[in-house]
Amino acid sequence: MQADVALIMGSKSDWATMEGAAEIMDTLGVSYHVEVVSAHRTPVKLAEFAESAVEKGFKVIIGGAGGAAHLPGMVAAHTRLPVLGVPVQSKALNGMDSLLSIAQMPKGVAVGTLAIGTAGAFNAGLLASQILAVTNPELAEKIEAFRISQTDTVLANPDPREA
Ligand code: RP5
Repeated sequence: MQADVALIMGSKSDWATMEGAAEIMDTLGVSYHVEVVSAHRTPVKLAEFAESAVEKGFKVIIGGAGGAAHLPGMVAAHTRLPVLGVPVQSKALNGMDSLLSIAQMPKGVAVGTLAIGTAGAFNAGLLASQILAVTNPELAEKIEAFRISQTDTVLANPDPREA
């Protein structure tokens, strides 16, 4: 079956972060394809992947990368599909390098930048699902239910000293 979301990342080492995106898409029943595609180590593969993404039927692309994180921007340069960028937390600079590399796109080529690290990865999966839900009422209902459940859990546990 053709997946709706391409979940790509610069290295296998990014998976520990990026699996958060897969987790929420599993919860919501969103189909995705996972693959390592590196802007620097496999630049030709990146261009081919992004250029064929529409034809392959993807609707949203999530790209995670750390350090000199050019992956989401270069993917966005090669496709009109919405690209969500996740700055992976780097060892040297704690992900500030990744964040700035992804966020500071030039006018005319858009990347939606999420937070650094695991929260950003989870939210990328959630945001990709929300984009798909615009034209998918069944998915929209699942997202509403997820949000209500999250709110109910917080309201039912107001004491910060309790687990
Ligand atoms: C980036 O360099 C990757 O996205 C990764 O976050 C970082 C380090 O990659 P490895 O050296 O762990 O393969 O391209």
